[in-house]
Amino acid sequence: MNNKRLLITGGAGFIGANFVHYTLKNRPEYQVTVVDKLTYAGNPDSLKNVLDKIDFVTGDICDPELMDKLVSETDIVVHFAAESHNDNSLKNPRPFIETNIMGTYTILEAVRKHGKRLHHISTDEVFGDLELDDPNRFTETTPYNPSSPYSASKAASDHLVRAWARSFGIQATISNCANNYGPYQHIEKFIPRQITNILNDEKPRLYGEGLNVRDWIHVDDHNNAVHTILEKGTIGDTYIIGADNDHTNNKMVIEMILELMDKPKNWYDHVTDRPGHDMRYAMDSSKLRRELGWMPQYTDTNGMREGLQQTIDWYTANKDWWQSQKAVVESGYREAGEKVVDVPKA
Ligand code: NAD
Ligand code: TDX
Repeated sequence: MNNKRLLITGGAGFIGANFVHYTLKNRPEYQVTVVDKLTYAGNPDSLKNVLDKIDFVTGDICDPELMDKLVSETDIVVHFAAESHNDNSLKNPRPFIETNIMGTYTILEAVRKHGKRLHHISTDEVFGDLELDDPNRFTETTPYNPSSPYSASKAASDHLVRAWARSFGIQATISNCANNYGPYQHIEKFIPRQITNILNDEKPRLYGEGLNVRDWIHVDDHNNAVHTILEKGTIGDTYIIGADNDHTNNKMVIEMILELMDKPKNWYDHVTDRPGHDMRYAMDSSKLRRELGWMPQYTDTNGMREGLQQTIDWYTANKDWWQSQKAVVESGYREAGEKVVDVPKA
């Protein structure tokens, strides 16, 4: 019996599409509607096997009339839609300001008018970065200090949600999650870019020295955490989501992918670094674990290895999903000035 209506924004994107699949499989009580603008990052093929089980609306979260109607017809909104790639935000920030800030504002006004429950999806990047030797991890009370146009726009959207909760009493929660990996991720992003390079017999491309640290979480662990917050979270609260998998880009991530794909461990190129490149992210998700009893499945190095193997298998088996985008993505990086640079391998 589908008795709760769930509106998922950005459901044709990476995490949103996985959330739709996860919800249909594990939470059959929900009746799902997706709204997605189908930008370059949205791929309707990610939902093609479930289109008969959901309502799919092609539309822009910045459209007040559309969002007013869709929000009026749902019980809960889970808000994933965003411009999500840091490198793109350095080339052209405008869509980030429009979608991430104005789009969130538009949703907030509809949620306020119709008195609906909102869960807002955010990121670790709002906190800025940590030094490599800093033993601390980000918590729910770490001050905001974003570095890129992308992370600044996400920080702005979090502030809007908190302001609407405090001033207008909307029923909202926020989660800030670590770097996700898994199936259906756009191949502009680090892990799928390297996997698809290797599948095309091209070397992985590492920004700068590759010493940057990211805290990785399998997308199913993220989505399980979102459902846990929907079910048990305290209205008005923020929850950090992370699986304690902070690893350097070069040693752990590239070398683990190369090993799993039977390539020599130094078979990669160093390329031009990202301007303003955040050094290290690390998340402390103890509040979510302690208060709501959530636990990730893909933890520690073995969990990461298992999750990466599953992701490699997915990109290997689903070349039709990504192959037509590969040349476009790679020429975009070259046009932005990415070049192979000479950095001694650590
Ligand atoms: P994505 O770029 O893969 O997908 C974004 C989706 O939003 C696409 O389907 C796109 O078409 C849609 N969209 C963009 N602008 C829209 C608009 N104006 N109206 C309607 N739809 C629009 O992004 P993702 O990696 O799946 O990220 C989803 C959310 O999770 C984002 O809010 C992001 O900030 C957050 N997040 C991502 C990560 C990560 O590692 N990918 C980590 C933490 C948080
Ligand atoms: O080709 C590459 N080579 C490389 O070394 C690419 C694309 C990236 N990198 C590095 C940059 C980062 O240190 O890998 C790391 C991860 O890069 P991205 O996949 O671009 O992710 P990041 O910038 O860390 O942001 C991601 O996590 C937080 C998501 O894209 C955001 O949407 C999310 O908020």
